[in-house]
Amino acid sequence: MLIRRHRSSDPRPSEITPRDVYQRRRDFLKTGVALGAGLFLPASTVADSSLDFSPGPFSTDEALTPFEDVTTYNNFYELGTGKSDPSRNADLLRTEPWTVKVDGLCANSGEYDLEDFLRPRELQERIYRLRCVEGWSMVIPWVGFELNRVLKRAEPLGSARYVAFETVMDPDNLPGQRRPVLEWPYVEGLRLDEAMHPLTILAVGLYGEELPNQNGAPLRLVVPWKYGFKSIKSIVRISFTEVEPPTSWNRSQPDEYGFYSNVNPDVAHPRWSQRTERRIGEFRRRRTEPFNGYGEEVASLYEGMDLTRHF
Ligand SMILES: Nc1nc2c(c(=O)[nH]1)N[C@H]1C(S)=C(S)[C@@H](COP(=O)(O)O)O[C@H]1N2
Ligand SMILES: [Mo]
Repeated sequence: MLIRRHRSSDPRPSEITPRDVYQRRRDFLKTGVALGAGLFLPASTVADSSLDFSPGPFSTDEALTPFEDVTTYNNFYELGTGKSDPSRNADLLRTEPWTVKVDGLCANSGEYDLEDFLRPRELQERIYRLRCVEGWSMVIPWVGFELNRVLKRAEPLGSARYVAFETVMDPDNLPGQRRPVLEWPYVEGLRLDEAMHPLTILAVGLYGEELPNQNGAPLRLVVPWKYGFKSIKSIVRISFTEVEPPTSWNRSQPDEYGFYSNVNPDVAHPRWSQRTERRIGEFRRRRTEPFNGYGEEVASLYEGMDLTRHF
């Protein structure tokens, strides 16, 4: 199996991968130079629960947000609307068995077991900033692969212009889906060129470990230049469409959340300014950068568009 599932009886990743050990493992992966076995926790522990991955491009070298914050301060309305609900209710999300359907305007549609869907994709670590529309941000070492690898395999037709995503629907187990806080299932979408961009990844892990349920196990999107809510969790379906697909937050509050949702400090949210953000773990607020600091890579995708209108 490409990735090993984390069992609740296993040591928690926070216990077996404190930040300094993680940092050394990462340095080790970067340089390929062994730093001495003594630096690592017992080999069996690490090998048992870690993903096999190599460092990928685009990573920032900013300080990482601690694992504890990344996995206990979450938005995942299926598991509750409070920030600590998702980690508290994490066990309610059933991730086995898991299938991913790829369909719509493509020549090679299919329904895959998770393992088949992931194979033979090489996992990379990408350290990306995630910026929430509510004004906080984190720096997270994701493990995943470029979404475009999945999209290319599906052979999109010339008429495909957008990609739609859908989260698992399981109201029997997911308490949030038994309440009308959002229209379920959670859905998101990207324009095809955004989806094909090499910054856009499907993540299966973070901090070198399999993705915790509260972060969207077993498979979630990460679009680092857009607000966090575009990064849909626990994906079961990816569809090619000709027209712009509906998105959960746009459906729920169209005046506040547009389809594009590019991080844009110049466009105020109706209820608050978007000029600054609080990096979790820091005291002073930072200036928010256009496209969350990824402008050099992605600004050209929006040439000629009025981004105050297409917010
Ligand atoms: N299915 C689903 N995906 C979701 C959400 C959600 O409620 N349900 N919340 C979004 C929001 S608002 C944010 S900020 C990010 C948070 O990701 P994180 O908890 O891994 O930091 O997930 C996004 N993906
Ligand atoms: Mo968010």
